[in-house]
Amino acid sequence: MAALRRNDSRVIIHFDYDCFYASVLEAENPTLKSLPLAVQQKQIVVTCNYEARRRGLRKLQLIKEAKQICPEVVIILGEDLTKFRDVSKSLYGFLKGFTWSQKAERLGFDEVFLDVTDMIDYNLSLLNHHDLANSFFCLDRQDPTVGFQFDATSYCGPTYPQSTEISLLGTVTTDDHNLAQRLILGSHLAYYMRSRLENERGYTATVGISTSKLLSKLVGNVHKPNNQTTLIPPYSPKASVDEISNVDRFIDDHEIGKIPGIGFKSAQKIRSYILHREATFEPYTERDEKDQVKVRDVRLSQSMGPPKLLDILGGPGAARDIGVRTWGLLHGVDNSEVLEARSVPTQISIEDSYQGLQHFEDVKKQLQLLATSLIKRMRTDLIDEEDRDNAREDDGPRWIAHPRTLRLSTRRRSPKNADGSRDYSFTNNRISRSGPVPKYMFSLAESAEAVAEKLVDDCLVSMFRKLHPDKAFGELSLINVAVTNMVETAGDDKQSSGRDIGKMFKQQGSLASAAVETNQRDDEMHQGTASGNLPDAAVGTQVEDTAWEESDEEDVPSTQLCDVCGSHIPLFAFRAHALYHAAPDV
Ligand code: TTP
Ligand code: MG
Repeated sequence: MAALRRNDSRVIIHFDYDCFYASVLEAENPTLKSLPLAVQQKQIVVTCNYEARRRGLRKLQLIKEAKQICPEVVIILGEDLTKFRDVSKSLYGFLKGFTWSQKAERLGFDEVFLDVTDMIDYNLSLLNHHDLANSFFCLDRQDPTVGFQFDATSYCGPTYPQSTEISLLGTVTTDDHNLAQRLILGSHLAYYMRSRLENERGYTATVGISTSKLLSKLVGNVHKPNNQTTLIPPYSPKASVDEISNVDRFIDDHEIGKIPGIGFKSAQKIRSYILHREATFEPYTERDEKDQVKVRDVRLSQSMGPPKLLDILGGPGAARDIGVRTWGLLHGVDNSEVLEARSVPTQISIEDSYQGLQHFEDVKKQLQLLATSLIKRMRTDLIDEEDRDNAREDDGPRWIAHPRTLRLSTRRRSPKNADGSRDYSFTNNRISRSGPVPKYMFSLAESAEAVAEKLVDDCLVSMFRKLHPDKAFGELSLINVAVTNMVETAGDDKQSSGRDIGKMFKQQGSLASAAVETNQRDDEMHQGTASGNLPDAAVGTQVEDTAWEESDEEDVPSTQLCDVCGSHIPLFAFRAHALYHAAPDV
């Protein structure tokens, strides 16, 4: 069973910045650090610093309630995401700078996976086994003096399971011995990076170290905030006294909805099967323990295995290997790669959600705003900084990539029920229309606003009319304007002679992978348009069982408007948010 064979030859480190938006605001204004700080979007606390958490505040709380619990709370509006995006990008660049492979993948704004296998392998080969306690971790293959000293006899920082005295002797098989050595090195490297991140950039993170994205992400949560956790061997059941591996022991205690890769609908179906009844709407929080189903409950349930899971989860639209894949996830198997960093995004998309736009003039106003943001983002992200600084007056535009396709997508609000309420919908019922990007979008002679105005009048209005031919187009809850189908500019202009050859090769490499991705996305796009249902890379969490495709790297996180409080909630947080409103007042 291929999906059950875990590849434990890698070392992967997962970073999750602590109270990210609050930390960005604290970095701007350090006096906030000692105060309880909450970040507001509409009427919701989207995050708060740990001083506020100590005083009883938490993420996704109503502002009103936060003020009652902690009247001295400092509240700052965090609806403009620009500064969070910029810091996210810069911290990502900082962490990626440590890697040799460039395998550095961002998930949302505040998480990064690093595959450091090559660094670990290299440093393992350098170890002096007669004096492990005085080892040196080399960070640069070209320069043996760059690195840090460490004690290779023990893990750095906390581990799962916890142990005060863990050494290589704790493991039995050769495989686990080797794995322990690699993870020991990984734990020291993670600590070193965390220290540099804090000292040089002022940000702390919660970090997990293991052999896959799934395990490193989950294990980091064991010690929060500003800490790290290594999931230690044995990873195979045979090596442990009670025949349960540390991977199973660790995964077993998780509610199945917390396992990345098991989508919301799948989790609901599994819960219903195990509980022998419909699980209630959102069994995510501690409040609803009776509806929680742990991985252990599923794994040990009678006759459970890939075929049974296929019975439970299979059906129209489900992947054929969903049984095997889910069974693998329940055993901590995730062999997905940490994606290599791309020099340019595959697409840029800007969107906003609304309480329900009904009039064309309002739509046009929004199109103008969205198009202006899009042009500004293109100018920020697709123009090479270095080239811009070095360019002579007559050099003309210096775009590093040209998107070929302009796309407009919209989504309607779900219809009202008889009692006036609306159902929360997790299905991605967007419709979209695409066309070629007009040349003037790359003109730098005019302001972004002026280019946007032309784009609205020339293209977006007619695309919108084609999407919604009726004057009464219903109530829109979302508009998204995007440029996709990115083609990188490979030094084909007069500057090419001055270009860095290494950079050109790198660009060609990433061009090849971007091309594959672009084609896939295009296929999806056409299917989506035909069926009126667009699978959008930016909203991967919405699509069942594609948790790792959460967001395109530069996209504004996709949000859904909460009908109750009017907040824009990221899709990944929407379920918890809806539950929050559903819970009775206390
Ligand atoms: P999280 O990683 O969930 O939260 P966090 O980094 O603030 O806190 P923690 O220390 O527990 O990791 O989300 C990352 C950022 O995303 C967060 O700082 C604010 C934003 N966010 C929203 O905009 N809306 C939401 O509903 C949530 C949960 C987060
Ligand atoms: Mg975080």
